[in-house]
Amino acid sequence: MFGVPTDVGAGSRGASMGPEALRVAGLVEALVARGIDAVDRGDAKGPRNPWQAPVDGYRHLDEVVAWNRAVMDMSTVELEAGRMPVMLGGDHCLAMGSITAVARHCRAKGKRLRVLWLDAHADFNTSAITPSGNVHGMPVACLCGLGPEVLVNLGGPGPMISPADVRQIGIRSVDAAEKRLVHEHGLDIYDMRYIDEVGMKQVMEEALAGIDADTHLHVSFDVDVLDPTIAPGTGTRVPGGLDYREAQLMMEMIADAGGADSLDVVEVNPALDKRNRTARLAVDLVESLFGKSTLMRD
Ligand code: NNH
Ligand code: MN
Ligand code: MN
Ligand code: MN
Repeated sequence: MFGVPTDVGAGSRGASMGPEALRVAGLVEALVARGIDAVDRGDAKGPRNPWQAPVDGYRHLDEVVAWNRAVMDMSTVELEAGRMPVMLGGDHCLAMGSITAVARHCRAKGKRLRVLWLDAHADFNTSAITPSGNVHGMPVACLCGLGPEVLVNLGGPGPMISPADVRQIGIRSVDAAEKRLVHEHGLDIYDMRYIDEVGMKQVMEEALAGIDADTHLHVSFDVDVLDPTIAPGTGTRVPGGLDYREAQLMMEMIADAGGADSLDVVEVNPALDKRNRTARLAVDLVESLFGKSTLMRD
């Protein structure tokens, strides 16, 4: 695992402190206590946040590219060593680097890829339709080929993934033009309304269907998928998110399905938090993702 201390893709400052917040909350120790050979490789390096207004629909595009190259390279080192990349973010633009590395690895190994995007947001904006210019609202679109050439082709000729590889869970804030684009590209979205109606168990059965031994499962965990009452320390809080039990069940069912093969934990912002609550909850949930069951049966 490695930290990516940056907020260049976000609209508020502070996600750059996310990696330390997760470490202080005991992420490494929690995994080691579960018998996992977790190694903290330290932080990726990249440019400082110049905190500028967007240019041509992108805020800090050069800086976003530089950070994503670093993320892609560190993820690739882990994958080639046969280790599971775990990225401690940092804002969600960094998933472009991590998923590009994973997709390239899958191509080389002839593996199928499934991406679970756990988020309040679809992150499917482009420079033409973004309401903010913040690149953390664009990574899924970029990975699917809708984005600037430097990001689409970050790891060689893109697009790196297809919308058919992606399942989004917990969505409840999609911008108007983004909504049209999502429908046009047939993204598979399990929004909060659907979770309310059918329950998390059925949602996860559907989202995990078809995953087999030849599938690489990448989990991109934006902590704003959680309800802000339990996870206040994040930059774009949206009411009506996952409650504690829904989030636990989601993680436990991923573990039961064989677990993740790579993971992003992003958008933890301790500057907006109290007593590191959000990072501590994220660690608790990541433990469940790695097989710590809350059931009394094991
Ligand atoms: N959709 C908004 C935008 O593009 C918000 C994105 N913010 C996120 N995404 N935190 O996960 O600006
Ligand atoms: Mn996100
Ligand atoms: Mn989000
Ligand atoms: Mn697997």
